[in-house]
Amino acid sequence: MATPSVLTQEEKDHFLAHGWIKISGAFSKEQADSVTGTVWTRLGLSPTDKSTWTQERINMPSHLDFDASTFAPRAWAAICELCGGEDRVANWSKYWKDSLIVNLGTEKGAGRPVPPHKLTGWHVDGDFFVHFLDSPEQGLLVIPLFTDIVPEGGGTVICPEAIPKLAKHLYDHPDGVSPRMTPRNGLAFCQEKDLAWFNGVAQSCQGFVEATGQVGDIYLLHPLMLHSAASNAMRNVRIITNPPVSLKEPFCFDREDGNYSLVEQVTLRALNKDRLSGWRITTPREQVIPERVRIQERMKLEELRRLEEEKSKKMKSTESVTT
Ligand SMILES: O=C(O)CCC(=O)C(=O)O
Ligand SMILES: [Fe+2]
Repeated sequence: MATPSVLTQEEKDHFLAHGWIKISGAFSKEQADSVTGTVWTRLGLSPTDKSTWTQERINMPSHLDFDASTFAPRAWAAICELCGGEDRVANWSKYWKDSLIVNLGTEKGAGRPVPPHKLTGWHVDGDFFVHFLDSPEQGLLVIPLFTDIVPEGGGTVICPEAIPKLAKHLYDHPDGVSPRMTPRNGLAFCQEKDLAWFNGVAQSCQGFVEATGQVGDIYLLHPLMLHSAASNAMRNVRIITNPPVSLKEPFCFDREDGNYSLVEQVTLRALNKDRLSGWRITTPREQVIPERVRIQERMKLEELRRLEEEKSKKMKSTESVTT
């Protein structure tokens, strides 16, 4: 028996037309607090003294994971439905982590939002593998909001209009491209220093959407959704995560039974095709170890040290109260 649909027709139509939907109220503020409760200790910063906010954005390492299917059941069901059913989703994708992505803004940028064309952080997720049109590693991009995010408050900016451009680039490169979209046959493969290719695509686009909302909302985005961290002109702390959803098998754009997932349908539409008969990757899939991993290992040691310090401070103060 087919699993009943959790998405409304309106949500499905929106995803097909724009490549994203927002699930409102997918988890509570208390649940969010249970994940972000130690964030200031981990960062070694003060929540109230903005002079300590010296780093604009921080991609934190993780310490724990939790089951998305119980943390945010409707969102998890929606994720599975977009991917064509839970049996197509890799089991480990169910476990989300507390690898918080914090946007604090800067003193200079306060009150001065940077327009999308001037942002320089455009990319698609998946810094850990060679990209193909059908790559299973990043089947969907998920952005749960762990704080309220008001307009110009540091919400991720997305560019739905770029999906066809990304899809065409990948369609034209069945031999794979680097996480920053450099074709595999080029000398610079995997050695690019910046996001120039993506930033150029964003500059050629007109339509942008800011991922704003309330704590507990979750954005579900097509894996080829170009997006960038934004400035945080409001300087309210902004916290999200970006758990990847991996598939058990690569996307299939050549299904005998026509049972394409909604994500696959968006890709096919972006290419203006009903089916990709005979399109195949021409070189093996490959993992890439991103620089991020080493940086986050170092950060994690620092965070653990601060958490330990905080714990022993608390223990000492309890001892002095009880003695
Ligand atoms: O901080 C943001 O708004 C976006 C972060 C992001 O896209 C990433 O870390 O991959
Ligand atoms: Fe991203």
